[in-house]
This record gives sequence, structure tokens and C-alpha cells, in this order.
Amino acid sequence: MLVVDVQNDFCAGGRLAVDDADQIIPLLNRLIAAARRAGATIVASRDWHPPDHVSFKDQGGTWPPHCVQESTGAAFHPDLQLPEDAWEVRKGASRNRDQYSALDGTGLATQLKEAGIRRVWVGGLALDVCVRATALDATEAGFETHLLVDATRPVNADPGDGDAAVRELADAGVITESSVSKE
Ligand code: VGL
Ligand code: ZN
Repeated sequence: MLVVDVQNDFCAGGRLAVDDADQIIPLLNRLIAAARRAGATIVASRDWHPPDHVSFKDQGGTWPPHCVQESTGAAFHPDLQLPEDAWEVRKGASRNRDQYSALDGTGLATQLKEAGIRRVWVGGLALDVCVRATALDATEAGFETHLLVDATRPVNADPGDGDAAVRELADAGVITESSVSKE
């Protein structure tokens, strides 16, 4: 199970807060615990930028400064419950390039394959940015890839962006799963 970027800066009060991000944490915790009980490997990624990262607005990029290395904003949200043996992946640490995907240049795809893992479930933040890129890379790398739709939220205020990302992922072969029943 890949838990993408559940960090303070993407949650309420953070520097690049995703609407309702905190709401997914209890569900993520339940899914993490269930996955762990089933013997799954839990991988948690973190956006981990130098203070002058190319993706920041003052460097000509798209985003307000966020997830600066060693800052509180870059820490995992305190309510996120990761098992002791979770793997951690950091990305976006090179000043000159962004890495939205937890599989982009991190070695994670190789590590997962070496561990005999063939299926991945992806949730976290943000649906239309790093979750999207991670799920696309995972399916492209040959993993059976599932999107935990209810355990993710989009960063873009335009409500269509999350839906568009889900459609795009489904078209790319990602299996979209609602983890809670919709009454
Ligand atoms: C992300 C914007 C900038 C994400 C990372 O984790 O989705 N979004 N950097
Ligand atoms: Zn970032």
C-alpha cells in the first residue's frame, strides 16, 4: 500500500492545504492497519524539497513553498498511523526538478519488485498531482494498481479535477476502488 504525501503542509493549516485532507486520515489508518494485518508492505512517501525548489512560485514554479526539508510542514501528519516497519520514500529533493511520482527516480519500483510485490493500492495526497503520477507510474511499471478513491483528495479547488484524474487513471488501467459503501 502506497500512502502518498500525508504531510502537514498538505493538511489543514499547511502551506499547500488540500481541502478536507484531514478527513481521509482515519480511513487511511484503517486501511493501513488492514493491509498490515494481511501482510502487505506499507510505503509512505514524503515531498521533501530544498528551500529554493524549482516548483516554488518564487523560483518561477506553480506552488507556494511547501514540504521544505526538515520543516514541520514536511513531517507526516501527527494523526497518520504508520507501522514501525513502513518503508519511507522521499522525493522532490533535487532543486532543479520535481518528482510528483513516488516511483520517479526513487528506486521504489525496483525495491517493490525485488520484494515480490505485484499489486499496489494508492491513497493519500493529492489525487490530481502526486497520487495521480504515482498510480500512473505504478501501472506503467507493470504493477496491478488500485486507486483508493475515498482515501485521497484533489489539491485543485475546481471540483472537476479530482474526477478527471480518476477517469484518466481508470483509462490507464488503474482499478478504482471505493473503500466505503455509498448509501
Ligand atoms: C504535491 C503539489 C506539489 C502532492 C506535491 O503531493 O500532490 N502537490 N508538490
Ligand atoms: Zn511538492
